Amino acid sequence: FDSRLSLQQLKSINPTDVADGADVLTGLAQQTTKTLPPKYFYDDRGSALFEQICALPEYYVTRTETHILQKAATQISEITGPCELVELGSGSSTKTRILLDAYRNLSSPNDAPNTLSYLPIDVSGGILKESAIDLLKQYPSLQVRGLIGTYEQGLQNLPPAITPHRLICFLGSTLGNLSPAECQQFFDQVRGALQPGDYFLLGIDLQKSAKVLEAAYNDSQGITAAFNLNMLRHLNWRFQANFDLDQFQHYAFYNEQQQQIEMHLRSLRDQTVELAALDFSVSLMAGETIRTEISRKFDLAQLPNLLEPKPGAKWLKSVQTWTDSQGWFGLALCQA
Ligand code: AVJ
Repeated sequence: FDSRLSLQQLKSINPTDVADGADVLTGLAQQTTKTLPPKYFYDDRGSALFEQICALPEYYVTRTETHILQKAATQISEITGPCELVELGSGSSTKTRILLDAYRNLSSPNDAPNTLSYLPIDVSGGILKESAIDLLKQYPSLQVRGLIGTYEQGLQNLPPAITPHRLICFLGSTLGNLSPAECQQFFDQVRGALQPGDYFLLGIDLQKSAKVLEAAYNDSQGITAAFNLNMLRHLNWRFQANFDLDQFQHYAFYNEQQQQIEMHLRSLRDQTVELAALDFSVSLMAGETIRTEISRKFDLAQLPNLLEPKPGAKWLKSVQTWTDSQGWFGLALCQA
């Protein structure tokens, strides 16, 4: 597949790279609630656990979004015409196949097969490479240019598009991990990476009962708990830390006021943890928590507010939205 696959590591994963852990230091030094950035969930083991979460009976998110994509994909491809697909946080690229199928089926003027171009961006190089190889087997006319890095790094390092237009996909409600301020910054970066006429496809989880939400983040098999605790194992490896996973407990709840699920790790005793590579230690009291993730729940009617740029900045307009029969998840096609 050599001629159809290229992979580029955007920033070396070096366990002693102190600059890389600045976000960990900032989060753990917080006076009020200590926090850790959710991107540290996704080492190869964490990405595999996340795939298991997606298949859980309680985790409606992936199933519902897949269902909506199946309904909407043909329409999306017809609206945008031939497009290069860029995916932020591509993971296993399972949902991407639905879009690739739609773009493959787009009739081209001379009946020649459409060239398919896919640019996945993910911090987890292992899962990115595996899924790229799977895709190349299944799509003979597919070209994959993978970027290993954060979506910020990816958006700033996009190579020129192969097709006239580009569709940047941000699925699975990863947007929910961002605070309102981070959200604004993120949309600025997306607008910066798009040419006028390019498209952006956004999948967002919608507000619903606390009962359904809390079940989705406290599954009966304990996979979400393992996923949450795995972040500490990842930090142990990456920053030579000494978190004892037995001394922390998964805790997830719906914060109704902020309309967000919060995932925390609760310290089971007074303890001090060292992160040797960062030359830093953090003390926790028994019962104190570290917040590892917010997962905001949105309202499709608020989408225009979410997309509104700062005065003078470029616009991203919502072209069409889709949802499921219960209104649990929303998909929005936007255009620059
Ligand atoms: C990938 C961020 C959308 O918030 O639902 C799943 C991650 N965390 N279970 C989410 C997650 C716990 C997921 N996102």
